[in-house]
Amino acid sequence: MPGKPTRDDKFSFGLWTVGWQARDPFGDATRPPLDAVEAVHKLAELGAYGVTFHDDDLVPFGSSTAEREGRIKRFRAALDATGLVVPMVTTNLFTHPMFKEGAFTSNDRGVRRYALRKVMANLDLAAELGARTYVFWGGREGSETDAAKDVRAALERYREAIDTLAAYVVDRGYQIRFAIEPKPNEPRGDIILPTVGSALAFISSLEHRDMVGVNPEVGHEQMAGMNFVHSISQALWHGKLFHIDLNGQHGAKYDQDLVFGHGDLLSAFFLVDLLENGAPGGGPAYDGPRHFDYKPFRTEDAAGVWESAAANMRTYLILKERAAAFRADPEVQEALRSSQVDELATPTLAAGESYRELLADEGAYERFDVERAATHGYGFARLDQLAVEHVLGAR
Ligand code: GLT
Ligand code: MN
Ligand code: MN
Repeated sequence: MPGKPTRDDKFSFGLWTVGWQARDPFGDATRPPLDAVEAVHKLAELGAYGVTFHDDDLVPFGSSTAEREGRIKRFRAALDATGLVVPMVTTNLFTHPMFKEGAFTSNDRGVRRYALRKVMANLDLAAELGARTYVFWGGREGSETDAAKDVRAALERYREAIDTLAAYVVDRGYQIRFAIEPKPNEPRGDIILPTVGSALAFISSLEHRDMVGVNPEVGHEQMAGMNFVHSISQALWHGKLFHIDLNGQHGAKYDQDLVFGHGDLLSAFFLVDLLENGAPGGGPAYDGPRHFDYKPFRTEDAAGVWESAAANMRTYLILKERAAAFRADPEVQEALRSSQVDELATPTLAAGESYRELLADEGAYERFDVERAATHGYGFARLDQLAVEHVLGAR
């Protein structure tokens, strides 16, 4: 069983996660506000290395300049005292009623211009605090009725916004990259850039595409019925996994933001295996923050909040141990070989071969043993059970 998390594990949490007061569409808050300074101290004690926030998490919307400075000063002092870092910062472009019709893609041009200014103000703070990633979750960028939104124009405005902000970052010399976080719906009926795939396609259209990647969230992708491991694999393949939001979700329903692994546990296992062991030849395929974007149950008091925060990290570390044991098991290695899993890494054409040599190769077609290919089993059932037994600690 794993020990306490260390800074090297790179676990981070949003202030809005442990600080969630559990207000939902049907009920009032069940917990008092959590002071950002207390959150920093508590997260550091539990073994996290980083804390993230929206502008409004740290400085309430509409605060005076003096109040803003005071809050930032206290927060900085807490970071200095604990050694916690701020790997990522983001903007709240969804809570204030002005954003009810979107921010970068609001039909109201004045709101779009305000949104850009709000992000620029917070980018300055992000850079000051040393953040390397800036997340864009466009929760309000969408619609409830197709009558009300010209989606192509919205995509054009989204592109304009991201490219304008990227130009700002480049001109200021900030060492910041952008990460777009997809979500299919909630709070809008339909959100623009609903999945990792759509975000990747959008990014390829940007002028500043090199500095923009994705911040996929487990639950968001699963709400859309997608396989999170596949989505992350594709983001990695494109070199675009800039950040990740880990949590748990039970299929296609409202955004649950459960503790990591407390949903589709097998998917969480294969995800950790991919992140930790998925580089070609082994080793971590991703070296950024392991960021938890979860919500403590509404039923919990402060003790339950910290219990669940620790549970995210512990579950991740247990799955990391389980994945290492899976990889090291000789029976698994043999099963992987007989399932031809490694063989997929071999190019289909030989070195120097083109379609001409392939056409001339009778063994590839005219004399290919079609019957054998059609009838041999792949042994995936055994492999799958071996994985389940490792997850269960039965091996
Ligand atoms: C909001 C959302 C999260 C995003 C946050 C970043 S805000 O809580 O549900 O998934 O990651 O804006
Ligand atoms: Mn998220
Ligand atoms: Mn979520």
